[in-house]
Amino acid sequence: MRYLTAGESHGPRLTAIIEGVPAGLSITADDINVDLKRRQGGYGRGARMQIETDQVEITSGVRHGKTTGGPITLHVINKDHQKWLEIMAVEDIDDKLKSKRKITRPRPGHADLVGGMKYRFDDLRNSLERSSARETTMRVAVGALAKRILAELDIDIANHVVVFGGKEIDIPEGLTVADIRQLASQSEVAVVNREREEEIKAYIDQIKKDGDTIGGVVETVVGGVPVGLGSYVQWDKKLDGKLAQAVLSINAFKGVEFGLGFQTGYRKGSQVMDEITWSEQDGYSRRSNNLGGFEGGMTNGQPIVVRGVMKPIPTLYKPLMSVDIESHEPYVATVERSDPTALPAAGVVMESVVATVLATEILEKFSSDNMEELKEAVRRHREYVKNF
Ligand code: EPS
Repeated sequence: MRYLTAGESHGPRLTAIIEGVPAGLSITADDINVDLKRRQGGYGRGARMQIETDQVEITSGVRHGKTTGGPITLHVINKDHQKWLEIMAVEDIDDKLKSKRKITRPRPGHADLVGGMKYRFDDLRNSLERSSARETTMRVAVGALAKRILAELDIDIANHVVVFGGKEIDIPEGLTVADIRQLASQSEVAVVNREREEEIKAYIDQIKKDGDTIGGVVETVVGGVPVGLGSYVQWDKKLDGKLAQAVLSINAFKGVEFGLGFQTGYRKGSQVMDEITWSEQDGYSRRSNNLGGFEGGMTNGQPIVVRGVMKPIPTLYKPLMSVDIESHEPYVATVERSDPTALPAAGVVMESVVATVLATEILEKFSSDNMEELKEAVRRHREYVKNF
């Protein structure tokens, strides 16, 4: 399975084409719209999310509610485009009009300046439009499709915020993936500990008043993962490596870790490795999950636990100093519309890209033509592993 996304933040629409989805997978636009709505939500989202009601249109690869095995095309309309018809026109427009929303004062921390240098733009809007996190809409749409594949294989996925703008969330012990999904979905700030909700919301309000932004750490957990996805035989076959790439490719993400992650650098080996157990009923298991579900770049059957850190959104209402690319004079950076935080939304994106990488890997290891064939192949593999 592979996919590409296309589209600009204020262009007419966003598009994704996904190839390699097995035939016979039940999918509706609503399955995807649920996640698009989740991505638009969360406390601290900005004005753009009030303009858009992201809804997918499926224009190929699905017939009578089931995938055909052909490439699937997904579209989401940018309602805001109606206000940007000339600025974002495909055809050339009058020079006077062009200067109307021209960006010459790059925002520190955004792709504006380097994008301009790399692609040789005199209007940094060209960098902004494609580098905007609006693109993540399509990664969530693709992820929703991937999650449908995972659900058919009884693989459960959830996401929650574990650090919000420096505030660590104390997480109750013993939560299942389903518990995490349910608790986080009831929270406007996507935390499982609801007692922290009001404090975090008040903090976001304060940050907004200050014209500032905050980021944080989000965690994706996946249960029911088959053993042996990914491989140690070659560097680019390690599945934790593939997941890390996908997570770091999310706008504003600066780091990723599995299980105890960076903490393992502070511990002895005896405090890190997960001891192996065996029982008649379940086969092999582990006493702990410090390694986050991976050994040798392969899934070991324990839940995958992956964390990503998102830096604060670089578009600030209280902008930082920058330089005008026409005059080279110091100026405050361009103020574009922004969100004080998009952390809960970023968690939805992370869950989506993790689901997409996992579904892709599963389709590589098992059959990829037909869903029933795939389900049978995974069932047989699980049986084999259980009796190993
Ligand atoms: C976003 C869309 C953007 C921003 C935000 C996230 O829309 P607009 O620029 O029209 O307000 O709200 O993106 C950024 C702040 C950014 O720097 O990319 C979205 O759909 O998530």
